[in-house]
Amino acid sequence: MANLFLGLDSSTQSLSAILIDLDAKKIVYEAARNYDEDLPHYGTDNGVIKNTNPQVVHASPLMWAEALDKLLTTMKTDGVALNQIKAISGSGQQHGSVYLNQKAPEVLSNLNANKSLVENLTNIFSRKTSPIWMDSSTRTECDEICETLGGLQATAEATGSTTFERFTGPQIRKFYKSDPDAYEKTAHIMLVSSFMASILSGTIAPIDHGDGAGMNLMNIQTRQWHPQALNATAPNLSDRLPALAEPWTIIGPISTYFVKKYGFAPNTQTLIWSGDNPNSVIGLGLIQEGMVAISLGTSDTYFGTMQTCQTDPRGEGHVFVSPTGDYMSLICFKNGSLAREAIAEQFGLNWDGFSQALQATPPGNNGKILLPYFEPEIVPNVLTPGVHRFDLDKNDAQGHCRAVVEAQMMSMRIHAEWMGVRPSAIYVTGGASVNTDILQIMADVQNCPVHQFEVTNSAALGAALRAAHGYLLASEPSTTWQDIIAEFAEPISGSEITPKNPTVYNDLVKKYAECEKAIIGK
Ligand code: XUL
Repeated sequence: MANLFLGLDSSTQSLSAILIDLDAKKIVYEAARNYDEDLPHYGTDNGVIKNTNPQVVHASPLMWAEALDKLLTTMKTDGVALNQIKAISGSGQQHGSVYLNQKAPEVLSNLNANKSLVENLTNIFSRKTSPIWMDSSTRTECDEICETLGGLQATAEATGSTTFERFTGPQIRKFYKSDPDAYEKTAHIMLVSSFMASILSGTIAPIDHGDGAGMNLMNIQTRQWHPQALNATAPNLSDRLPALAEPWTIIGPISTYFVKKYGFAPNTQTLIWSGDNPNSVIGLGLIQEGMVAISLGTSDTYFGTMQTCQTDPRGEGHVFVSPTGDYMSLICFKNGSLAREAIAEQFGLNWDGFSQALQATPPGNNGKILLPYFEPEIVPNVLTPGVHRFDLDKNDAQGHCRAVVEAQMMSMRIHAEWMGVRPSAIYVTGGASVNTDILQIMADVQNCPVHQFEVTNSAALGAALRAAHGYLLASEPSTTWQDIIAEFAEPISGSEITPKNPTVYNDLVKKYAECEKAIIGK
């Protein structure tokens, strides 16, 4: 019998699954459901509900639940041996929050398999939509919480990050201030990760230390809720939050809903979920300090494992807990594929055309610079969207393609300086990581080799590997991460992209930093 473990990834634009066979050391099945295409009745655009205020970005938690029914239906139809899966874990887009009323525990523990998840869950919400990581509407609340905790550095030292608009604490505070009645009716606040785990397990699932660190509510040293941060956020918040737990916690057997409806074995174990970035640490095999990864997804993220907790004095980066129990550093750039797609669309290019433009333009782009803040940016902090050109003609299609990628790579180099180490090798993941022209610019700007992976969804793979690790650890305490990830989380051999033109960027990075200062200073 196969040794099967399932990883799910509830991301901004889709829900996907990766099934691994640990004995055969291979991925045996992959599938995804896209919210815009497969669930058009939620009216999303790239997975989110458009608001007239670009700073407000929400999505419907019912949509995430419906996607789970759809994806499992696909798996069942495809003949996947769901009854042989030993354990399931998952990955959620980080920071987004789900608000439930007091009916939730009862409903979750009695899901009716003759109804859909939407029909079962429709009355458990005290807030219909969930603010997600792209929301930047909480500047005031960030300032209030940060001041109460003693300023930027003190907040970062306490919770791993200074206050950020998308982090859950400031979002909860905004909800409490703007709709105190609904806050009063809220009995449980969950993250996207713990909400999905709650559905699967039929319980109020704990939040793992990795995703908990993205809330501005957890003490990054003790890994417990931080009482002062909770008080600075909203009254009686501790009553509304679940337990925090280790990233390898087994929650319990899967809800009978999934046994009856899809044929899972009753003793399939559900593991705690985590955020997409912590999961990617495992999916990319970053279990040693100094290994750096770049994920080119809806957002671009730059992250790596670290042994001791070292916070960013400039307040741009974050410290989370890695699934290994170590720490991880992370910087999130919101205008990732959002910006690359906006440029491609503006000039009517498909990805081949975009790549041809990168090939046709010289490294350094003859000094042409673009600041691509199509959406409010996280790093550097830009609240009002805007695209700024320096020595770049607005009709220069090829120049724009190179300029947007060079901007992203130079911004990563500048804003990762606080970590104190230039990467010696970069492991790259996410949809755009298949594009070797983009990766060549990455290798040149960072002046180090870049390694590609066969699996572009490292978050779902990481979740499947975490499921296997947590499940085996419970019966064999000697289980190591190396045993689990071997042969899965390894770069494609021979895929290394080496720097070809690094020197041109030494000057261009300086010019880019000046342009950034000129715009942000305004
Ligand atoms: C990380 C962040 C994003 C989301 C995207 O801090 O906000 O990477 O996790 O899913």
